[in-house]
Amino acid sequence: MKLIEDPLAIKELKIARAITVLTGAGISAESGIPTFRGEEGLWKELSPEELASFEAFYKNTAVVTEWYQHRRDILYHSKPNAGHYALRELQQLASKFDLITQNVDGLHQRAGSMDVIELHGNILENYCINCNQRFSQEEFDEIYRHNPNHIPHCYCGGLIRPNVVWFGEALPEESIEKAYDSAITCDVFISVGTSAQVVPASNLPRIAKQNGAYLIEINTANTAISDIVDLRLEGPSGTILPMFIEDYKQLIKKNN
Ligand code: BV8
Ligand code: ZN
Repeated sequence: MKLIEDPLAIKELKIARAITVLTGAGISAESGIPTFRGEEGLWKELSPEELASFEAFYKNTAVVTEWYQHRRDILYHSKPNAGHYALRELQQLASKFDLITQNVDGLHQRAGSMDVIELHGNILENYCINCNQRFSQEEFDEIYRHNPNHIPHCYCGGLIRPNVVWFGEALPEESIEKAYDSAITCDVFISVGTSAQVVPASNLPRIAKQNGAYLIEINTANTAISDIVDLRLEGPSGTILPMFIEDYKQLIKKNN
């Protein structure tokens, strides 16, 4: 079954030199990782500010640390799904390709995607807020296991936090610069599995559109950018993305 039938979409994808993809929690939903704002969203009961902020961490270190350990446990039993693998394939097919993710689960890298731009960090990395000492997840787990009240301290006495961007924190300079540059220069921008509510990540599809990119959205529901996209492909990304790749292969084959 052909997914891409819109003549303009066919034309744009045929001539596209640079493709940029932005992913959100939705692409990992089919790997069993709960999204943030959906029905089963992790934050349904708890507000993001209660958990994903430095203030919350400093005030409730044990609670916030336990929440991250809980999410890591889910991640240990998860693996990339067909949507992640389809984007790894797209990276090999497109002349120029950037993959930007808001996710902190590392599933794109486990699916073989290279040079992933992680806007919000990685949940399996940790560092000391005092001396900046880095801790692998294994080292962190060792400290966490031996610390009776689950308050993980570094050797210098400082608290150890996850290497993720919390609300109110700046995104890694290099990552957001690269992401803005990619959104400005790409020919096609594909937003996958994000509600497009969190800034500055959600600025990217708008910036791409303002700079002339053809904007595609893959999602199971409407989002904050649905009204500006050129093509909406409704459905689970684990189904839509593999179909998209098959159509894209046909399109570029005709080119060559
Ligand atoms: C900053 C890491 C400045 C941590 C995360 C008031 C108005 C506007 C903005 C603000 C405001 N108050 C504060 C702000 C700024 C704030 C913000 O945007 N808040 C929002 C909530 C309004 N942003 C910040 O604080 C950022 N920093 O602005 O700093 C600054 C500058 C200089 C110096 C100092 C400070 C930092 C934002 C980063 C926060 N960290 N995560 C952690 O994970 O623990 S955000 C978190 O949300 C995740 O990263 C997640 O990826 C991200 C975005 O959510 P989505 O990925 O879109 O997930 P969501 O559940 O929302 O949606 C899932 C989608 O998937 C849905 O559309 C669903 O339909 C779809 N779906 C479901 N299943 C499928 C599917 N699609 C396809 N297939 C499926 N199977
Ligand atoms: Zn330290």
